[in-house]
Amino acid sequence: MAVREGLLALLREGPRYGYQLKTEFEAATGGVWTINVGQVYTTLERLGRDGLVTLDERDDQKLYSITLAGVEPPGTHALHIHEIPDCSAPDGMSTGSHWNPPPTMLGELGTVEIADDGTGVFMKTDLWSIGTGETNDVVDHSIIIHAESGGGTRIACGVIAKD
Ligand SMILES: [Cu+2]
Repeated sequence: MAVREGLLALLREGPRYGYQLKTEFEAATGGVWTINVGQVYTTLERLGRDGLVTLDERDDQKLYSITLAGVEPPGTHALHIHEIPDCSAPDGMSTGSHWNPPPTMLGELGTVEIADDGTGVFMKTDLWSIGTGETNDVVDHSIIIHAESGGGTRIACGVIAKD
């Protein structure tokens, strides 16, 4: 397993700090493969340039997350709007539960298909509003992509904001 693939696989499980990636990567190889920190950061930088990984500064540490383009495996992933506009928790739990203003399940977007090239498109325009302050206003919530079609681990998070 190449370092690049190994780091991507770990990030698909959730955001990680650089040193965490080194430790977990080595653990995943049963300790037979050690990598130096420089190698980890060089690879992460390259993944960032390729648009597969993003970087967040948190408590003076670098927290890496997978981007939508890095979501794998290709296939069906649950896509939801969650209640709270806060992606600060590495596991996405800071977004709370699903945003579901009555009377319909507006936050249950269904699923998004990620193609083999890592891209996915989701379109749904009729039920929401943007910045109206109405009950169907999606602004100040968050969008979550889950690991599986039925939900599970929160692998990508974005705050919905209006410029
Ligand atoms: Cu969800």
